[in-house]
Amino acid sequence: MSAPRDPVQGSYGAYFGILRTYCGVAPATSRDEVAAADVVVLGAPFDEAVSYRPGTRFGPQAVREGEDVNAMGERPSLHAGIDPLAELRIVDWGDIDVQAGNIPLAHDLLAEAVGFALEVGTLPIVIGGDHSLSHAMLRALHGAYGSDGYSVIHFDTHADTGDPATGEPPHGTPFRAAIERGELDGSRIFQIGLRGTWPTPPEFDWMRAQGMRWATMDEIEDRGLPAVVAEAIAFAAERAPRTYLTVDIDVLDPAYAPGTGTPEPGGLTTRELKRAVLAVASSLDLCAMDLVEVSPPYDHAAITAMAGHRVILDCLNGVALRRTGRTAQRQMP
Ligand SMILES: [Mn+2]
Repeated sequence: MSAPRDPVQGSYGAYFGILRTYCGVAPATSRDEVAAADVVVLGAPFDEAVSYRPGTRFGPQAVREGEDVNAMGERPSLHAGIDPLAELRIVDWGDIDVQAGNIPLAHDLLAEAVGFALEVGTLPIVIGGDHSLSHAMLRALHGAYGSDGYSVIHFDTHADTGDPATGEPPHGTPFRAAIERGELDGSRIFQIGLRGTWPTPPEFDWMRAQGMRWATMDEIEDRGLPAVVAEAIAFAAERAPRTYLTVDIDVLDPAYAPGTGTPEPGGLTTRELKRAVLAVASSLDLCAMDLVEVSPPYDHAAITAMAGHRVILDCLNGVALRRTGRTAQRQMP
């Protein structure tokens, strides 16, 4: 006869455990624990930098909770053929200790935490939060590698190249502001999924002058997403030894991601995005990844939070494949 089940201990692994880390991985409570890990998950719960609907401060916890069962210790993927929790030491560092209404402080804290992860060689995966967090990510990446030391693959409806001088809110400016600060080389960023009404033609002219490359949804429909992603991977690999992957959940069609601040009809499906992220993460050496703009107050049935959860999981699947030298092995009958 087995020992009687402890009535309380089990709550950590149950559906409604009191501590919900990403995929139930161990929490990191010190910098030493972050340094000892391969991957650190970090929440950035701020949304004061948005142009329209706020709410992404609730994103990190919603994404952590965005799966069915808080099964402890394993996530074998039947389309990647790998369990990233078995292959990688992953810890969850909790959330940046933000102060409401203070975006500069939030960015400073995030840049410090991500900078530490880069310094000790632990891959940071940040859950936003609004896309202004890329200001902090790019600052930290520039600090670690210089502007010629990393490339960027950016999934988004919007280019986020608004001019800060015009009063554009910070979640719409990171990729312009970082280029202007000299932290990002414009010829090393590839954007995927642009559509809708913004950027404007003058902003596209500015982007062209920086050497930026982008694929609109029209191009994706014409050529197919796999061809565009393959080009982005080759582009990133040619330009730097490591890549920052940033995924704005609004690259998905609002049918798949209603819970976001600036939705735009006509986007990717969740299935397409998951495969694209798996391809990127298994083909390139990622130095940082983030998943931004999940806004739970506008979500329905956690559709968007689940999509965010699985996009991160496919990033981890890709990282695990690459670091173990394996290729995806789909389960077949
Ligand atoms: Mn964005």
